[in-house]
Amino acid sequence: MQAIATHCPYCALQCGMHIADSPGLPIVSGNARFPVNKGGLCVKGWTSAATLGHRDRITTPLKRDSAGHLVEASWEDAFALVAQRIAAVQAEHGPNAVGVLGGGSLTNEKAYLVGKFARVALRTANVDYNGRFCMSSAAGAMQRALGIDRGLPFPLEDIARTKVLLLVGGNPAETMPPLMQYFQAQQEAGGRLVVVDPRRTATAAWAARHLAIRPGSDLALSNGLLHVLIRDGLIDNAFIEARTEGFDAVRSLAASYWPERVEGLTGIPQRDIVETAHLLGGASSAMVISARGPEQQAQGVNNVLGYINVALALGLPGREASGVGTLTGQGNGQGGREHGQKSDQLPGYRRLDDPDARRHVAQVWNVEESTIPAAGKSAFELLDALGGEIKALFVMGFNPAVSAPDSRRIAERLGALDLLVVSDFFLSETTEKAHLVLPAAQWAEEDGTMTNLEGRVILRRRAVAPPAGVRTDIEIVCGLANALGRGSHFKYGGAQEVFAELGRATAGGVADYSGISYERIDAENGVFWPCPASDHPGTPRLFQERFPTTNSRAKFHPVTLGEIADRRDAEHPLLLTTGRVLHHYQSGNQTRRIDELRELMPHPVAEMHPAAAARAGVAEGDQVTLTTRRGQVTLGVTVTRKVREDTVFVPFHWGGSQSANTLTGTALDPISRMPEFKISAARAERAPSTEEPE
Ligand SMILES: Nc1nc2c(c(=O)[nH]1)N[C@H]1C(S)=C(S)[C@@H](COP(=O)(O)OP(=O)(O)OC[C@H]3O[C@@H](n4cnc5c(=O)[nH]c(N)nc54)[C@H](O)[C@@H]3O)O[C@H]1N2
Ligand SMILES: Nc1nc2c(c(=O)[nH]1)N[C@H]1C(S)=C(S)[C@@H](COP(=O)(O)OP(=O)(O)OC[C@H]3O[C@@H](n4cnc5c(=O)[nH]c(N)nc54)[C@H](O)[C@@H]3O)O[C@H]1N2
Ligand code: SF4
Ligand SMILES: [Mo]
Repeated sequence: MQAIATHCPYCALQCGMHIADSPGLPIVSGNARFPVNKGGLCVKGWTSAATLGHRDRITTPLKRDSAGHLVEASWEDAFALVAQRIAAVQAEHGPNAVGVLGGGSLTNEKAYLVGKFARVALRTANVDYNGRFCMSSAAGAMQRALGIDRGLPFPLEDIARTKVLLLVGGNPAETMPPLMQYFQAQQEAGGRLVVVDPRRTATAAWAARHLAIRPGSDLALSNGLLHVLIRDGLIDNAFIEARTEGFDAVRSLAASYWPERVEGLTGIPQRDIVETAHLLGGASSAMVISARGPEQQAQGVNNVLGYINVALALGLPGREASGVGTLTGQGNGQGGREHGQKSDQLPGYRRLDDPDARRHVAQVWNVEESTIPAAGKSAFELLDALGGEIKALFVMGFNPAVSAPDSRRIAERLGALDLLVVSDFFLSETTEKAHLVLPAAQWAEEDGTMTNLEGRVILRRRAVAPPAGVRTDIEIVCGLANALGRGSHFKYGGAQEVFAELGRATAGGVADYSGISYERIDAENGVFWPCPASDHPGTPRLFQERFPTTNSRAKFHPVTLGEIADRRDAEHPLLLTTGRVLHHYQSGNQTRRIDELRELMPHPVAEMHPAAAARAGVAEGDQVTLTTRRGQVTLGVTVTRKVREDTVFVPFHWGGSQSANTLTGTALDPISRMPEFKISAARAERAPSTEEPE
């Protein structure tokens, strides 16, 4: 059996794998020649083929009948129904009454088409994607400070060579296990990893140093590190002078974050703060990398800006084996935020309000520039308007009934729509409210490009045939556009033709893909954007000479610690934080169906410190009820000193009565509109069901 080289369906590491079709399940093996994972895969990658021939696959369109059941329909009927209902909604409420939600798991080609479909076929302003819940705070901060949003401005191989790495609120030992080989190589070369996390995660336990920060206090830590760096003469004055602006304001601000005060704010011992600053300031190379911990907060943009300040003061960007960045999360979390499925964006990371960008893209799309709508609502606001301003919604690659904050309310809003159309390969908590479900082909059944966490554009190859009856998302979008009478703008002979048009649309933009082709990706193990010409080598490392800002300088931002939106009080004394565990992915709609993974972790388990557990009267193995101002969840508990006494951790990969997002709040970052997934005020009590009988 011939094995095809392709990539994992899940996270942004996009590990290279081989898939060989076989009479049973296709066989997965790691691709040792792909330079990112070098053959390594995590348990989700190893078991990923189980999604392909899965018994739960939907293979015909499903339409909701008058009794409320989903029943089989033909593709023709499905497309006709969408066209007719959308025409009715738009005739009554205007074009913007139709919303579109895409996702960071979609290939670049699909993400590009989702944006084009919204603007050209539906003519709605209201298109956005699930990356608002993921990368938007890091993106907002990097654009403001560095002029560009590419998660890592350097390849992973640089990690192995850096002397000190400050990893803030990321747990790659569970979220990207094959990445650990770079930390291992770094350690073997004498480097040090410092992890900032309220939990002693598998990553923190492995690191040279763990700073157990109080959730919501990252700005005190970053300003505290700056304070010590300035006080002890460890900043790079030449770099600050030559390549940045705005340092003075940050210097005065940092003066008020002396170590003793920062210890009080963060719970991190003063000595650790000073020693970490000295480690960073004394190293010949260093990196500062954040992940969702500090980013998924209502002050997420400022949190990232605070750490960028530290990196700029140390002169890290552009230095050998050094820099500042973020670990992008979803499979195509990077490319998914570049090609126009964001409400304010056109392909190539162009701004929708930039007249030149509009003209350029209008010409590629062959439409009048004036017909391209202005910016619309961001994901949470769009979800919040369902049943109000938004009457019809098309969803591709997003399961907001599980992944959105205050999810019970979002599920209600989904139920208030005149029309909900979802493209997915499985039913989900979101399709429970759908009027129409369209069965899509998945990862290894179709071609397409993804852009990994390094900015490397890679090719996911079709390795097996999709089940009879399903269509690719590209065929679905083009079919819908055709039914809406806009088919002439959506004629493609396959993914490669979409990619060629995407290349033209991005030409001259920030994320310029115009020099990238499927052939080059194959030959070069991926190509780093920007790559503006077919003879351009691509750009593994950014900021070598300049920053892509108006004056070529990076910008410091004076950012101060704000209050947590969901204040603790006597009734809600704990800080609830949410995130991931190794065995499940996101809303769990893929991994909860895989027997091995479900057996390894069938239910969510809350992590509580022994002292907090004692106060709540719960013991290992009990059920605990967590209550926030939004709702209540009862789940298993593990009592462990790995988590701070004031913090409870719950994974968010389950829906229904076990959904962590029943508990989370809807405070949003003012710039990125990121919800505060990482902090809710909560109360813990022993669940009555576990009480002994009298
Ligand atoms: N197994 C698995 N892997 C995945 C995914 C998955 O669902 N499952 N999803 C992928 C995606 S889309 C993403 S975005 C990435 C996310 O990858 P990570 O960012 O590594 O994962 P999280 O668990 O969301 O959060 C990381 C850590 O932030 C810490 N944290 C919480 N509050 C704070 C705080 O206030 N400050 C600091 N400094 N830290 C805090 C948490 O304790 C947690 O350990 O993972 C990707 N990989
Ligand atoms: N409490 C809490 N909530 C969170 C987070 C957190 O840390 N805590 N993290 C947030 C983050 S970082 C993220 S990225 C989001 C993720 O949230 P979601 O995007 O809602 O999670 P997924 O499970 O990836 O949902 C994707 C859906 O699309 C389907 N799908 C996958 N690929 C494709 C495709 O190519 N085509 C089609 N048509 N369908 C596809 C899957 O089967 C699944 O049903 O959750 C956010 N929510
Ligand atoms: S680390 Fe990410 S890309 Fe690699 S095998 Fe695991 S889920 Fe897949
Ligand atoms: Mo994410």
